[in-house]
Amino acid sequence: MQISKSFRRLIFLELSIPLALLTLGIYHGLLQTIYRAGVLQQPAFAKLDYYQGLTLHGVINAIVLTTFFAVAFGHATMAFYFKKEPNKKVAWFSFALMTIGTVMAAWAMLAGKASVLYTFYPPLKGHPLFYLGTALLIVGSWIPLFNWASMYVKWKRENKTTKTPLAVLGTLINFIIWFVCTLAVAYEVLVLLLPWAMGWTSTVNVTLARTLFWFFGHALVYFWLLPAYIMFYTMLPKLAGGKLYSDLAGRIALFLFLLFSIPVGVHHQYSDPSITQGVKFFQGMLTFGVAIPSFLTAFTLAASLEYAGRRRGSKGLFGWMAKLPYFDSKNYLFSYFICGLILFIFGGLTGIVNSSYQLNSVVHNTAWLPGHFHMTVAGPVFLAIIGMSTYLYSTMSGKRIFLPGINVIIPYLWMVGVLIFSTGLMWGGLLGEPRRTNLGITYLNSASEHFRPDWVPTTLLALCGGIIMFVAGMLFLVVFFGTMFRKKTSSSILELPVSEAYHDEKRIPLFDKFKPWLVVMGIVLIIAYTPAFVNVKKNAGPGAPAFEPSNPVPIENVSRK
Ligand code: HAS
Repeated sequence: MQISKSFRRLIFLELSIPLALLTLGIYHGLLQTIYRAGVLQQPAFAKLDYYQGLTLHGVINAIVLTTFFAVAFGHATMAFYFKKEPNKKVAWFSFALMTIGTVMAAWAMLAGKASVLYTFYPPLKGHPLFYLGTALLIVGSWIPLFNWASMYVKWKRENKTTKTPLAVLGTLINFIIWFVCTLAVAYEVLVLLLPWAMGWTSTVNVTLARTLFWFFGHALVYFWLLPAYIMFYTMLPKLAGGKLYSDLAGRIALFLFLLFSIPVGVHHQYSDPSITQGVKFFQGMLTFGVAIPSFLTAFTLAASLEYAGRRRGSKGLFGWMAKLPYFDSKNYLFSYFICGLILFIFGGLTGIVNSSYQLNSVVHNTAWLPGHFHMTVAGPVFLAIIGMSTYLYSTMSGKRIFLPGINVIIPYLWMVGVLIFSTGLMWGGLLGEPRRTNLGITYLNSASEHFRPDWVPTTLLALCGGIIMFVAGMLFLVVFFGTMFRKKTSSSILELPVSEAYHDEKRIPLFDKFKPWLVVMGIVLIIAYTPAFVNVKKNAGPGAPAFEPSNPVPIENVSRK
């Protein structure tokens, strides 16, 4: 499909701005592993301190990159399936808000005035511009939902009995989840954190802030995941040379995410004393519910890949695995997707460990956790984002990929790096190694009385994995920005791979309508979260003064001394 220059430019900017920032994000990822392995035994390096780097790493990689990409990919999906571009004035306005917000937050982080990590973590206190910036980024990313919803309503009016394309359904579901969950974090920022950061209130209600954050925080991970799932369902079977095993399975999985993505946030608060066991148990059960659409996805995708392998002439029970196009540089998206899926098998399994109430007390706040989430967000999510960014840029600019042979091995290098890195972290986590800690100053410093020799192999393993990931990340940036500097050789088009369905089930109205699912979503949310907020109101305790990450004494007491 041909697209306008303005739309093309918008998508290129939405892809390339966060990818340029990724250089900082990846650099601080590597530094984390260096500090933690005790190679650096100091609180700061190159004038940026440990927590400042950790904040930059989390905010750039997990919030800025993912949000910009979801919007860009959503625009491309809607335009491709509806054969019509979204309203461009509205789209540019949303981009402007997101960019201004990102610049504000980036300034606060780089100036060292907002080392509060991507989870905000009050009573750590950041500069007001950090909170305002992240709020603007979020509000800017709400706008496309309304832009796309009006396209969808118009299309549906003209195509009442046609099934909504799976990719469109997924994009709308994802942004509905995003809109609902971010209402809580918007409240946290605007009502609790911003007035506190401006000095209008002297303390902050930490329990309420955390509960509002996690109302948003777990749905956030599915907001990251769903663009990847859309690619896996609608593109991967075709790239593998087969068909999607069942279209209906994809629809069911997507609608289940609408029900279960949000009412599970308390599983991040199993250790919070203000929330009662009943609420934790109930949300723990719902967390097992949110794993169901992923199990459904695993079986559907495995069946689709098996079909592709058999079409390519495989024999035996598992022969199909050997027949897939792993190293085809012209079909490089396949390698990005398959590596993401392999990582997600382990990311998913460790997630189930986390969600099990009792097991969580073993792993909570240990290095196990970053082990888990690097096999999810830095697994299928990151690989789908970078693979699709290269694909969209190259097809929409009409430029050939720079270093295609390297491009196809990047995901394998990344996968090996993440597997080694996460093994080191999870092994360390089981030995009690804490997360979010500059281990080089104490536990990994042999001169310290706190030295832990049993954490030397675990942190070294994580360091090795981190170096491999860093190399893969840098190679990706070379390929992506190298492609930008190439000459245009073909016409610029918007073209997405589209898989046919093996079982293309008849349209079932329930799986083609939002209303009934939105009603059930509201009911589940009320049942899961009313008791949680009642708990918080009753048991919140006194407001907390501000702290800095490196000091257990409140800031005001430190400055009084
Ligand atoms: Fe999680 C903490 C539970 C999924 C990200 N998670 C985190 C944090 C992050 C994160 C960032 O219950 C840390 C937040 C912080 O800073 O504190 N998580 C789960 C569960 C799932 C899960 C039950 N997480 C994700 C995804 C993420 C993500 C997805 C990012 C995108 N997580 C938790 C819990 C905590 C937590 C607790 C808090 C712990 C604590 O104490 O703080 C489930 O959704 C997972 C379901 C997934 C599966 C896997 C399906 C496998 C597939 C691949 C199939 C492969 C094929 C290929 C077909 C069941 C689909 C085959 C072909 C071949 C050739 C082999």
